[in-house]
Amino acid sequence: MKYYYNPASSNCRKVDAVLAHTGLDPERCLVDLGQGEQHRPDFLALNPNGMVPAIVDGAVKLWESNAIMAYLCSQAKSDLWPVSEARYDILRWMFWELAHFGPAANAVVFERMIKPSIRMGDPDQAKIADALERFARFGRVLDEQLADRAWVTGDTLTIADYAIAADLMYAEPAGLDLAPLSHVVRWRSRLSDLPAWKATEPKR
Ligand SMILES: N[C@@H](CCC(=O)N[C@@H](CS)C(=O)NCC(=O)O)C(=O)O
Repeated sequence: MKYYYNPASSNCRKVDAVLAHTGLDPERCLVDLGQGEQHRPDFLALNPNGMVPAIVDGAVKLWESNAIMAYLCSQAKSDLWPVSEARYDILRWMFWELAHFGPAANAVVFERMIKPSIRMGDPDQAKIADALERFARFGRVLDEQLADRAWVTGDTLTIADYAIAADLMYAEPAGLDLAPLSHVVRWRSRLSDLPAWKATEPKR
């Protein structure tokens, strides 16, 4: 199996966590986003969106981080993606993550961290304000869900936890205020105790 990744990508961190958790060890192919390698024809043939992560496993070509997480767990027969009705609740939170929570967090990271780092101009304060409002709104939903559960869908860690937590990879440097989300803060600290999550911390 080949895994196309970039270490700074929060979506790749989801995949990295599943790899660390399951012990799967694909061949890693770095895609240098700064050099625009995601737009090269050979990579676009793999993922026409020009984005990481992506994997190739024999005849299987897959992009979209959350789909890749599920595929890897199926290959490894991991309980992170149980073969039971629990899957639908896990899927619900993973769709929610890609539709709502992730875009809000990522928009702030993009404006405050990525734009300045690639000289794309000043952060757009209106976009930041809008994203922070959405982050607060959806953050409250997550916080309520975690009020009486150890993990997002119940007593067991699943790929939904890794998927959602990856959106907070740059929470501190991007100035996302987690203080009002006390259950999220506790859940995040529970995650930091997991070897697979620790092993995929960004190297600063
Ligand atoms: N929905 C996609 C998003 C992937 C994505 O946004 N990847 C970013 C890195 S985190 C990327 O490759 N960006 C390069 C670009 O947009 O040129 C997923 O979950 O895999």
